[in-house]
Amino acid sequence: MKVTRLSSGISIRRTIAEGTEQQVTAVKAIIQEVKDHGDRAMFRFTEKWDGAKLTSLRVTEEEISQAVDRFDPQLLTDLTEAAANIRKYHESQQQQGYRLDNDDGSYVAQRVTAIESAGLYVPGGTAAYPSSVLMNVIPAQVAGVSRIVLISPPSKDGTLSDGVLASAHILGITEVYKSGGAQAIAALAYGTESIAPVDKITGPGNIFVALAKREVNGDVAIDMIAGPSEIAIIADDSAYADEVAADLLSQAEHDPMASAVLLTTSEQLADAVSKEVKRQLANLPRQAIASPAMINHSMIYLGQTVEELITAANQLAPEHLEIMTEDAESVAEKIRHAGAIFIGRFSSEPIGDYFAGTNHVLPTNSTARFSSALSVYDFIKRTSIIRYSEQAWQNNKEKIARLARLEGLEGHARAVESRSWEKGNRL
Ligand code: HSO
Ligand code: ZN
Repeated sequence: MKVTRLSSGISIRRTIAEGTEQQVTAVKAIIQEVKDHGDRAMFRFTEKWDGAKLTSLRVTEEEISQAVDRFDPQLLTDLTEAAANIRKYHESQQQQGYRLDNDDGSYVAQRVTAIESAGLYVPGGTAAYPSSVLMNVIPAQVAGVSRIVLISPPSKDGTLSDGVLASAHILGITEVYKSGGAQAIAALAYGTESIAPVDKITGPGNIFVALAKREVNGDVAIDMIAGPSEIAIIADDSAYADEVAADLLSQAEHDPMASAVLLTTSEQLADAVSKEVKRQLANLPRQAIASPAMINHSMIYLGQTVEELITAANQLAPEHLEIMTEDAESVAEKIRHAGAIFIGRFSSEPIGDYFAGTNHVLPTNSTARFSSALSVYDFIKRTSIIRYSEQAWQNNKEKIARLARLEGLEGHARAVESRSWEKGNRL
């Protein structure tokens, strides 16, 4: 790994992929085709892009139960336990409305309701993560979303991964479709004969999925557009190089563009981690993915003090931040910008990816400066409620009319004043 002094600044800056002009044009055309031709376009694109000839987009209940039967029972138990942890964590995010009553009989209130329907996009192939099904579906369920659907590209034989279907089964999700790419996003946004549209689309995907989500945003809601995984680790002399290296590689293996950063006060650790990364990479099955990530998007920064490392971590605002220092707890308290913070050497990042209960859909590309993990809050909305009594209206109508006339809005003023008119001859 490259080593550099923090005093010369952070050189790794990341931005969201924009896609080429060609890709943007292709995505727009696909969306239009789906709008115009519905299922017919879906079948055509699925054959063209996924090589699967389908007669129905919907996964049958039988296909789901067959997948569950084939699935390793131990893994089913593990996923179920993970799901329970995730549900418990997210249940604390449930929100209540509130109501403020005034002495004059008026009140204002806020009502919290769930969005009605949500669609989760699950990538295909080796990126079809059963854990991501849990992370996207559970917050929606806890929020009270009534209709939750999954959509995922089929393999050539027209099937979805057993792991994804097993996760769906654990969560009680039965509406599952086979389709991928921009066409899947278009179908979720605008509907086809066999897929009713949803109000919000979540889930990761390739560049075509990301561009399509951007395109439909506004007509429906979308979650964040996530970039490649990131990890930063703050470590001092007390950390173990092999553990630090292993955790850096855990995120590097996601994507050749993933980023793994070590921030340390210890030259000795920097040196040892560098060697460890090389050693561990040599027999990592996904070496071909992790290696370019470590070479092109990763760095070891050396700082004079832990304070300096904290400032750098806040600047970086990484998706995941691990802290392996003496008194890790007090270092963690000073972190303001990070998607998730892992404190101490026993809190290796994959614990958050799979099991602790926190959400693994997290802000990347420094967007942790202003955004948060996927949560129940992403699936609820708030409605304002106003009730004025006659007394409250009497007390305030003149002020309101004056404010309306200040803005030249005579109609507003008259609407409020209209309640004073003689109601003797009601129309
Ligand atoms: N670490 C990924 C999520 C994930 N990891 C899924 C394993 N499976 C998010 O950056
Ligand atoms: Zn991961």
